[in-house]
Amino acid sequence: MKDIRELLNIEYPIIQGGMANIATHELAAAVSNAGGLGLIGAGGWDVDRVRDEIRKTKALTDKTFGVNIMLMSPYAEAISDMVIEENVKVITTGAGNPGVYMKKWKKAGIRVIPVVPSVAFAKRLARGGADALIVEGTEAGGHIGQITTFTLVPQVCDVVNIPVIAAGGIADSRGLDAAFALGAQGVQIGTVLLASHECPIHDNYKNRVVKAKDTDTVVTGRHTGAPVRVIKNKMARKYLELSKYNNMKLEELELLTLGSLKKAVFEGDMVNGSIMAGQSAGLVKEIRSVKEILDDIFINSRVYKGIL
Ligand code: TUI
Repeated sequence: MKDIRELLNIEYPIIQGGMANIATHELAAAVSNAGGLGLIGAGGWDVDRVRDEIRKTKALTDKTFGVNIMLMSPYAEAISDMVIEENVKVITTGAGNPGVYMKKWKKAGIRVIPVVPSVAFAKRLARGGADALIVEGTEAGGHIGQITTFTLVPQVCDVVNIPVIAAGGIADSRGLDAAFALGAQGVQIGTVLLASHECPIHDNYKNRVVKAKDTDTVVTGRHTGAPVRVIKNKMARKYLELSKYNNMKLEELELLTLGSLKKAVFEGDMVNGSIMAGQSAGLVKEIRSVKEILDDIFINSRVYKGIL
């Protein structure tokens, strides 16, 4: 099986989550420059904004970086063509099935790494030509599936013969070691990068992640079909109430979530904002540079030391 580091031309087997409205050129370039795979999160942006972010990232790094395409986005199709024009090397996808785009991306020589929340979906996309899979457990932040990382990763490793990258709940070297022990070749991290100097979110958001304890996240929208993990606050409670009693449409609830994500990201509104974060927030104790975070995860791992 191909090695993920060779496949992506990266030093550390660490991939950044494609966090909508958060994963800008600053964060993507910082992660790529630190030895991982930086990603621009296209969710919430139109084609021109994503193109601009790609060009700005190219100006900040000569290392490989990618674009995460959030498939529920109304701009997903237009972005799927633009990334080819812009010669993007790696695409990760989330929140849907990238099957319809696979052929043209592969023809353009792009490495395609879909995020999958289940064994069935993993099998389908492995057959459909994915180069690797990001297997994301329900511990992750934002839009999630139902299965835990600990149980899902080995089940997917058993049925595919492409590299698996574990995601959800990983914030330090122990998480990376656990992922490798389960059969993964790499990890995707998001929550721990929220608490980085280079992450372009409001300081209130970073401090809230640092302050979070193990039980501070909650999943909204489980029964609407779009479960989203956020840090508990007034907004999360309101969303839970609305989805329980009112017959609000899924689209309306999603707009509410994405709109309130912006409140948290840009205004630092920790009351009415949607503070997306994973369960690993409880492991995040300080705000560091992206380089410190990546070095800590890889250099301190037993995998790096050759023990595992
Ligand atoms: O996509 C994510 N995480 C996200 S996207 C996002 S923006 C958003 N905001 C409000 C509502 C919805 C989205 C915030 N966080 N992670 C990757 C991921 N993909 N998790 C789960 C999935 C997934 C779910 C179902 C992938 C495929 C899938 O398949 C459905 C199908 O088409 O069969």
